[in-house]
Amino acid sequence: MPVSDSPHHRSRQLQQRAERLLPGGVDSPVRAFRAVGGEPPFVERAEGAYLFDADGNRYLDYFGSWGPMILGHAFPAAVEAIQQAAARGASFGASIAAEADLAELVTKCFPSVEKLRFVSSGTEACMSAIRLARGFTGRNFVIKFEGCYHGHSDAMLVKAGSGVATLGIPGSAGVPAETAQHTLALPFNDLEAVQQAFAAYPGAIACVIVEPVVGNAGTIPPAAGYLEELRALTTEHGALLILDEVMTGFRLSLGGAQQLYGIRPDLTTLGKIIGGGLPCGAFGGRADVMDFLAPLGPVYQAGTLSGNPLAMAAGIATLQELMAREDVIYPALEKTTAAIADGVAGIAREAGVALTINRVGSMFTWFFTAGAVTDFASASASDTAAFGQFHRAMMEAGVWLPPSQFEAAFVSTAHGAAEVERTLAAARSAFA
Ligand code: HOZ
Repeated sequence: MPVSDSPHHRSRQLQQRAERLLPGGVDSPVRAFRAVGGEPPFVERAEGAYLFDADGNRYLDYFGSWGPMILGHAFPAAVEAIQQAAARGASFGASIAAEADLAELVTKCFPSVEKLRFVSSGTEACMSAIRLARGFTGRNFVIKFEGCYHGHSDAMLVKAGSGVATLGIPGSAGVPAETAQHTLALPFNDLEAVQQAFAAYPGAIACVIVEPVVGNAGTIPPAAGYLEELRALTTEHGALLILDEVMTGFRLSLGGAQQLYGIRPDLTTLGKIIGGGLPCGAFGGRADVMDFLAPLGPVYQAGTLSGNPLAMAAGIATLQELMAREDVIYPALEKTTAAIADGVAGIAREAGVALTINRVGSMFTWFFTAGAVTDFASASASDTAAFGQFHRAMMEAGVWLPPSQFEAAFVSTAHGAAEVERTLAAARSAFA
């Protein structure tokens, strides 16, 4: 086929141009498809459950902008709210009423969040929450878990998931050893490791930060009692418990994983859905801890675009919809996601392909391994070459999965019976 007749001709042209100007042609590494092979389409627009590329191809979307698009793309109420806000001015760098409007909605959904601060990304939310925990406790050490990703701040890139795991790199160049010397990276779902760390560093651990359901090593649920015990251990040792709900917040339930598992953390970090697709994050929790932030307290944190009017408008429209239709939305997401995840697993089984599905609500991962996946070590036992082959075949069939074995797939309210059928048909041809 002549190159110009290729169904991806325009995307290739755009990629070549981007590569001359942006490292790898991307602004975030996982977008480059390096772990799965194939070439990333350039997106022109999106609607509901579908992405449309620059060549006019349509893809059923299973990464949903990496999580935010729980209501599907271009959700009308969010689009209208953004348009109206934009017409009033894009950014003021001064307080607006909408910040407290969105904060009120968040505190209704997350009772553990008594006060919060908006930032522009999940990275900022986690980085700031950790600084606050250190400032509040006067301690330096932080426990994180292997395969969990809390954004790309220096101290959190130790044994991180997401793109770091995808590219198989141990951390990142440019992070001085001194910067990461207070980060203790322990295996997820291993309580003994946490007990030993508290014993080894008495009175020195500021906080434990954890993705309550790991999404950044692929989906990995907590073992029964694990989160409860993290809560008990942090309380016993005077450390703060930070639940990183950037992915799980408003997704696993309106109140995130903490509602699902009945855990009350000291601090919570949020991102993705909270901004309805616009750059927005937040961290919040106990009022006595949050009041340690400047201007009330000694912990400094700031941001020109924090509480941005467009992000607040999109977040409010999104949360209002989730809150108004909670009873319908979450059971529907559960049902649709189960049909997709289990349906494809059944097709894989018939084809003799070993697959382990991990799913919690509307986030899931098909791990190409026969063994249970309970931590980053067991996730890493997956056959990533087979995943890459599957990914390319699904792309060919018009289904766009997250381009890494170590990322979660997400389902939106715009995915319905037709999308389930389309996915199963694509999987049949992929496994054939
Ligand atoms: N880290 C985010 C979720 N795994 C995706 C953002 C990105 O790496 O591009």
